[in-house]
Amino acid sequence: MKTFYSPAHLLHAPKEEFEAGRLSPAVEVPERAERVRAEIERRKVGPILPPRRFGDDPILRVHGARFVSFLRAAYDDWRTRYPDDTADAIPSAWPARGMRLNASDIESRLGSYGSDTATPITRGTFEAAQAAVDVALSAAEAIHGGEGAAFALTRPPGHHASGDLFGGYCYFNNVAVAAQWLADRGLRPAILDVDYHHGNGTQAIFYARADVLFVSIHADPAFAFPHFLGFGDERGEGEGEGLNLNLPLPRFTAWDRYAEALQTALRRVREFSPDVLLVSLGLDTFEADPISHFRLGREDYFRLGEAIAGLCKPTLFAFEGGYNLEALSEITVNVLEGFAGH
Ligand code: Q9C
Ligand code: ZN
Repeated sequence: MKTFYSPAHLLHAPKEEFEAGRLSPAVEVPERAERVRAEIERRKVGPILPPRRFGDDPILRVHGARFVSFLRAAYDDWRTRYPDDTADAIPSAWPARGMRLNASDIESRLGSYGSDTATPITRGTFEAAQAAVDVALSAAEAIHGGEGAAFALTRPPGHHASGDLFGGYCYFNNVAVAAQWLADRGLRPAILDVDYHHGNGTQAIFYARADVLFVSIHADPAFAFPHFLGFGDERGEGEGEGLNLNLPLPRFTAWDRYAEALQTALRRVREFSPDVLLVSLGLDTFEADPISHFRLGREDYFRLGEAIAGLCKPTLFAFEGGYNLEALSEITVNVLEGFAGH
C-alpha cells in the first residue's frame, strides 16, 4: 500500500492548548506522524511518496472562501495585533446566543471561525494544513488511478473542521476535500469515521447530500468532545436524509461492543454500495490513549483493518487522532496490515 506524506506537517507544532481550565502541553504534535512514518518503513507497508500540489480549488469545493482567507492570514493578523508577544492565536470570545455575527478584526474572526480553545494557529499552521490536504488528494488521485488502497498520513487532522469552522486540532477537512474531489470525478464515496471523537466537520459538510454517505462510530457526545454534535438521531436532511449514521458508544467501550457497532456501520456502507471508501482513521480508541476512554487493544486494530477490507472497496485511509505516542505507530500499521491481509 502506498503512503503519502509531507514533511510540511512539521511546520505545525503548537506547544500548548487551552484545555480543562489551563494551558497544557499540546497532544497533537509532530512526533505522532514522524513515528508512524518510521513504523511504515520498518514494517515495509509500501513506498512513502510526497504529495503533489493541488492548489486552492479542491479546498474551495468544501470550505468557504472567506474561511480560507481567514486561515491564510490569521497568524499574521494575530502577530500584528500582539506584536510584542509570541503566543499562538487561540480564540477567546464567541458570538454566543443573543449576540451578533461579526468578523471584522482578528479577535472576532477567531471567535467566528473557531469552535474551541484547543486548536492554536501558529506561524506554520496554514502551510501544514494545506500540505495535509495535498496528501489526502494525492492518495485520492492514486485510488482514482486504480490503486486498491492508499494511506494519507495527514497531519494536522481534519474531521472536526467544517466548511467554515476550525477546531478539535483540525483546520481543513482532509477527508472531505478528498471525498469531494472523487465525487467531482463521478465516483460515489462513503466515509467511515472511526476516530474516538465524532467527525462533526465531515458530518456537517455532507449532511444534506445524497451523493456521499457518512457513518461514524465514536464516544457519545453526551460525555465527549465535540459535545454539540454526533448524537444518534442525526440522520441527514433534505436529499441527504438517511445518509448520515451516527453510532455513539459509552465510556470504556472495548472490542466486543465496538465490533457490533462496526458491523452495523459496515452493513450501512455495503447497502449504499459506494465506488470508494474513505476511512477517517483515528487511533484514539486505544485503551491507553491519554485523552480518550475506549478500551481497544493493540491486536484489535488488525481486526479493524480486516473488517474494513471485507467491504472489498478501493479504500483511502486518512490519519486523524490518536495520542498515545508509544503505541500510535504500532496500532496504525496494525490497521493497514490487517487490511492488506498480512
Ligand atoms: N478532555 C481529534 O482527535 N479536546 N481531535 C478534548 C478532552 C479536543 C480531538 C478534550 C479533542 C480533539 C482529531
Ligand atoms: Zn479524535
